[in-house]
Amino acid sequence: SKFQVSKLKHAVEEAEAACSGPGSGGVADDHAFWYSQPVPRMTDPELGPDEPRGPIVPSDISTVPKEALKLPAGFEWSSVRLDDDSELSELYTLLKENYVEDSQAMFRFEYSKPFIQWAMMPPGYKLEWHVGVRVSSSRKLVAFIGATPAEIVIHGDRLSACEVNFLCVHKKLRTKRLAPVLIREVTRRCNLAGVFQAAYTAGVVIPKPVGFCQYWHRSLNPKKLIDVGFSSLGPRNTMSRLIKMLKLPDEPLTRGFRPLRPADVPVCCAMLNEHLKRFKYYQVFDEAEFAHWLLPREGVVFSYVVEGEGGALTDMASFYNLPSSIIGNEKYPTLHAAYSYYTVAKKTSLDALMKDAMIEACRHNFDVFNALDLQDNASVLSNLKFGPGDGKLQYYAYNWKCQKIAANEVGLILL
Ligand code: MYA
Repeated sequence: SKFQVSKLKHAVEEAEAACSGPGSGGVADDHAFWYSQPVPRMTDPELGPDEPRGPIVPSDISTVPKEALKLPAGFEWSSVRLDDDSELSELYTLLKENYVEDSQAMFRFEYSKPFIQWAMMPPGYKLEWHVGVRVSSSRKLVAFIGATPAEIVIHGDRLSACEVNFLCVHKKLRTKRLAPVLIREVTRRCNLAGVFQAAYTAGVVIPKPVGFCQYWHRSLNPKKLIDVGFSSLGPRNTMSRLIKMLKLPDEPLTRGFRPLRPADVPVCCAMLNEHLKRFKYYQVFDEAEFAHWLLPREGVVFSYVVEGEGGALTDMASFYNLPSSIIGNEKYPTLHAAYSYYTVAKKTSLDALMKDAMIEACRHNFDVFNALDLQDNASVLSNLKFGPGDGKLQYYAYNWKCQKIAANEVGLILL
């Protein structure tokens, strides 16, 4: 989710060198909205290892307003029914036209309708947490923010929290301070349900990240990626050499690598939860949640297990399908990107599992395979011919004071 759409770094550096001078370089720290919120200030010193963690403001349902916040005249709140195809289409279109772009406005995320349903409708989801804003007169959907319930563990503390995603304001309504109203309203609705902490990620730096990860990209279709400006051919390279260098086998190499099935859920859910305990920021899955998030969904999430002798499940790998529109490109309207999701390497190496996942992505015609440098990924990315991207993803925790978390200590993957 929600970083700037990341591209391969050298392509960006080239484009920037071709443009004018450096940016402003100023270090503004005025956050009229965020400094009204229970989050640390940018200038706060990092919490020491022995300092206590905990909420920044206490949780008190009795003081939560029962009425929705006031919107500017002419706008109204409208929860978006994502099980209704016409309302789902409205959100799909809002995001397709107005959601996250890379820094040069070449690519924009294009979450599919079934992806939006997958992301926003896990077990226990709440309609009121799918917060839309409509123009009263035309009924047009012009802004959205979504939250879903999740059990989050941060530095060992387990919180019944929510995950916040898909904050979007129509391009014509930007910089009018509508985003703070959306954030306050979704906070109020979560608070009313007894939820006072949230996990979220963003490409932008706001007060105050608990950590950040970097995107890495592995070309599957180098010719198209270069054609559309996602990556570039180095000065000492040729297209045919590059294609040969990046060629993957036709079939997964690990014996017993096969799609995850419903009957695998209990074992794999336990395997994933056990794996995630090694990290400092992660989500806990019950079996219903695991089935929702990991069972294969056509065109949305691809998940695999390694089945060993006698049927034992030893490892798992997964990725999701998040395409981007290629802005203004007639020949190639869409960049097909696979994003590494949860991978658990126990018997098989992480290297081999990630490679098999990439082979599957290639078989399904993805152009690029993306991964963050979280969990143990950093140890295998270079070897698998990933290159660093220009997009950083900041990790946040709302209303929770805690120590910084390094990329390889992050276990949480938000969409
Ligand atoms: S991250 C993806 C965000 N979406 C996009 O980038 C899509 C394209 N951009 C837009 O639609 C707009 O530019 C948005 C801002 C809507 C982002 N997260 O209304 P404004 C602050 C948080 O005048 P606009 C995702 O979905 C900004 O610093 N705050 O600005 C996770 C400033 O505050 P301050 C952001 O450009 C979202 C204020 O908004 C972000 O018209 C997690 C300006 O408002 C951002 N990405 O609209 C949300 N960008 O003056 C937080 C800007 O203080 C959840 N701002 O610096 C918190 C937990 C809530 C639940 C709690 C439960 C307990």
